[in-house]
Amino acid sequence: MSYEEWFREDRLPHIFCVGCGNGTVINCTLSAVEQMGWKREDTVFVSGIGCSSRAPGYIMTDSLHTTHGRALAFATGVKMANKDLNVVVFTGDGDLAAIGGNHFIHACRRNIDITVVCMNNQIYGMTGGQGSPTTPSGAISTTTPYGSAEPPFDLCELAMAAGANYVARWTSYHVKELTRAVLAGLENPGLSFIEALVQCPTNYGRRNKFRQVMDQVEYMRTHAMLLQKAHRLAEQGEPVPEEMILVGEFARRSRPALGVRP
Ligand SMILES: Cc1ncc(C[n+]2csc(CCOP(=O)(O)OP(=O)(O)O)c2C)c(N)n1
Repeated sequence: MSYEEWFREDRLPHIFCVGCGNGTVINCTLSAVEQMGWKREDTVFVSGIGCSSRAPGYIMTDSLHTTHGRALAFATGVKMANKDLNVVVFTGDGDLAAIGGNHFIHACRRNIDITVVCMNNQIYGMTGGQGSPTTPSGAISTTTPYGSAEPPFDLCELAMAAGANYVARWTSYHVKELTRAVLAGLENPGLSFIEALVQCPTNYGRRNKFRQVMDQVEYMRTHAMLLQKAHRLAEQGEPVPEEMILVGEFARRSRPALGVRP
C-alpha cells in the first residue's frame, strides 16, 4: 500500500476502465520511487497524451501532462534545467513509438538521466482502439479489422540499439519483477526504459478473444519467457515461438549519460 503517500485521492474517480492494467504499473512505479526514498518536492512526473499519460494526474508531485508524443522532449527540458530533480516519464506505446518515436530514439541516444515507464497496451486506448506500432501481427483493431498486416516494434530492442543504459520488460501480471525493474531503472544513471505490457480489456481484449480481463492477464502469465531461457534456446538452435513475450533485463550498462548530478 505504499502508493498512498503519493496518491492524489481527491482526483478520484479515475478515468481508467474496469480491469485496465495501468493502475498496477502506477502502483509498481510508486513503490519503487518510495524505496528510493525520494521526496515529493524533488520528483517530477511527465507524460504525453493517452490513457497511460493520465497517470501523473493521480500523483502528489509537480508534473507535466504535455502534448501527444512529446513527453520525452519536455522531460529532457526539465532534467537539463535542473539536474537535481528526479524525472520519471509515463507514456503509452502510441505516444512513445508512433508520434513520439523520434524523441524516443534520441532520448536513448543522448542517454538522458530519466526513467521512462511505457504502459504498452498494444493499441491506441484513449482514441478508441486504433492499431499502434506495437499491435501484434494479426491482431484486430479498429484500423486493422482483418488483423494487422505489419510487424510490431520491439520497444526494448529499439531502446537498447539507440543507447539506453537500462532496459527491461515485464507485464502487469509480474508485479514484483516490474517493481524491481523500475527500482533498478531509477537507480541506474542515464536513460532507463521499462516496458510494462498491460491488458486493455475495452479496446484490445474484447476484439482479440480475451473475453474476460483475467484471460489477457493469464495470457501474459503463460506466454512470458525469461530472456535467459530464450538465449539458451537460441544457443541450442531451438526457435523461440513467435508468440512468446520475452521478459527480463535487456540491458544494464554505464554509457556516458546527460543530466547526471555532478
Ligand atoms: C498531435 C495529436 N495527434 C493525435 C492525437 C489523438 N490522440 C490522443 S491519445 C492518442 C493515442 C494514445 O495511444 P497510446 O499512446 O498508446 O496511449 P493509451 O491511450 O493506449 O494509453 C491519440 C492518437 C492528439 N491528442 N494529438
